[in-house]
Amino acid sequence: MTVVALSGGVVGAKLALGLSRVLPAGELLVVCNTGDDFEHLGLCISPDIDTVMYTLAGVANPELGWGRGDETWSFMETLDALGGETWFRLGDRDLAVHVERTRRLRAGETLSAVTADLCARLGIVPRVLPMSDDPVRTRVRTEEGWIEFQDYFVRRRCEPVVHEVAFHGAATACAQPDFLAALASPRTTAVVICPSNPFISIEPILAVPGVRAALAECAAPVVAVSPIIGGRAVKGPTAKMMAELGMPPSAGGVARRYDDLIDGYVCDFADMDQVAGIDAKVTLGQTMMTTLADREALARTVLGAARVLRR
Ligand code: FO1
Repeated sequence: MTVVALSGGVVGAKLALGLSRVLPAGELLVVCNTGDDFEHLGLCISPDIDTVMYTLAGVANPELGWGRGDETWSFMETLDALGGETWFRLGDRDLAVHVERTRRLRAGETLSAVTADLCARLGIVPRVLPMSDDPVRTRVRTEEGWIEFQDYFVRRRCEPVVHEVAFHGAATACAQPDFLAALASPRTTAVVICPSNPFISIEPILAVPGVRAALAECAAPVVAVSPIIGGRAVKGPTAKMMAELGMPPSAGGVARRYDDLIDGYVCDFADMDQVAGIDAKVTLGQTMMTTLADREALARTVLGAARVLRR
């Protein structure tokens, strides 16, 4: 059996970890957003793939969720002394991944192949796939014009007001073939949309041609987890961005954004008042994941919701 999880950002990776711990080995396929990817300091950087990889390998920075724990910063300190760009923090161990990934991509390997090998070397059992091996780049339109995602999210700390989000390259990108195959496979028993920011972490995946159709035709139930708890984004700019894009920053707002794509929706007990406005079958649970047990419990809640929908 296979469970397919769509993930982006730090919180999405937490649920991916919970799923990896409650599912039998080899039953989880994590599809990562690559809209956050960018070239920086001459390096090909794939933040959402690395966040999932490090989280599943148990080496992620526990406070930040991105980058590695046990990190040193000699490269950043030296680069700073040289007047280089240090707004995007790259630890020494994290840097090795970017250097090696860049070398192999430049040598002609696909992002999928490089990711599979890095995961094997980190001892990760679940398969981790990029949504596509072709470049897709999230951009946000602000009063200053279009800004690349990491410029907006990190360098500008999400201050500019967002009027529009676009995924440059999505229209001509090919969906990762094993991703589409998993959605078409009778062995797939659930598709989980992790509690990631719908705009910047999930919709880039949905924007890749064929993905929405494959999800609509998928025999397995699609269950999304709300990234909003009690009207506040669990992490990052989700609530601010939703308000700027004219969407109520609410659990119900996200469910309505996913519309008929989802069969089930898991939101927090704090958002019980939202249930009436949601068409999908709602399951209430604790969606704030502070401990490892929380991650596993939410994974069980999501898989339970999918099992009920499958009957
Ligand atoms: N996020 C930040 O807010 N500041 C950073 O300096 C930063 C560095 C960074 C390095 C590697 C990496 O994989 C992720 C990093 N992130 C950083 C997170 C990144 O911006 C992601 O795109 C977000 O997690 C949203 O998905």
